Amino acid sequence: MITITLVQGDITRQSVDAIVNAANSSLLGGGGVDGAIHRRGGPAILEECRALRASHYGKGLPTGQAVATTAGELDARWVIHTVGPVFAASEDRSDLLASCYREALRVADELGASSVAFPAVSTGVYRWPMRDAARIAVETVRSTDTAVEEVRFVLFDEQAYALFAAQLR
Ligand code: AR6
Repeated sequence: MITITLVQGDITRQSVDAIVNAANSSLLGGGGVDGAIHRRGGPAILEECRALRASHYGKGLPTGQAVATTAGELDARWVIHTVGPVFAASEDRSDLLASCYREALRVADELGASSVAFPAVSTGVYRWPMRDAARIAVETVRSTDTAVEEVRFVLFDEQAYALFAAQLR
C-alpha cells in the first residue's frame, strides 16, 4: 500500500529516492521548482538533460510525459522531470496533468525508487488552480498501480498545503 505524506517546504531539501521536477518541454531549466532544482542540484542535471534532448527529445519532452536524470548534489538518487500542461479555462487538460503523476510513478518503478517527492505540478507559472490540481494529484496517485511506497507532496506555502490536506481527508 502506498503512503501519501504532505510536507510544507522546499522540495530541493527533501531526502527521497526521486524528486519530481515541474519542467518545461525544453528540459533546459526555467523558474520555480525547475530553477530551484537546477540551482541546488548543480550542473550535472542540466548536462544529462542536454544529452536526453540530443538522443531522444529533439522536439522536446511532450506534455504529460516524464524522464529521469541524476539528482546531482541533491539528497536523492534521481530527478524525474515531467512537463505539466498550461492551464486553460477553454479546454479540459486534466488528463495531461494526471498523466504527469502516472508517468513519473512509472519511471520511478523502472528505476526502483521507493520514495518520490512531488511538487504541485502546473500550479505556478502554468496557472493551474491549486484546489483542482490537488484533487487530480491525490486521485491519480491513489489510483495508480505502483511499487513506490511513499509519495510525498511538497507544497511551498500554507494554502497549498491546506488544499492538499483537505483532499487527503
Ligand atoms: N519547492 C516546492 N514547491 C515549489 C518550489 C520549491 N522549491 N518552488 C516553487 N514551488 P512552477 P509549473 C511551487 O512554476 O506551474 C518553470 O519555469 C510553486 O509555488 O515551478 O509547472 C518551468 O521551467 C507552485 O505551486 O511549475 C516551466 O517553464 C508549484 O511549485 C514552468 O515553470 C509549481 O510551480 C512550469 O510551471
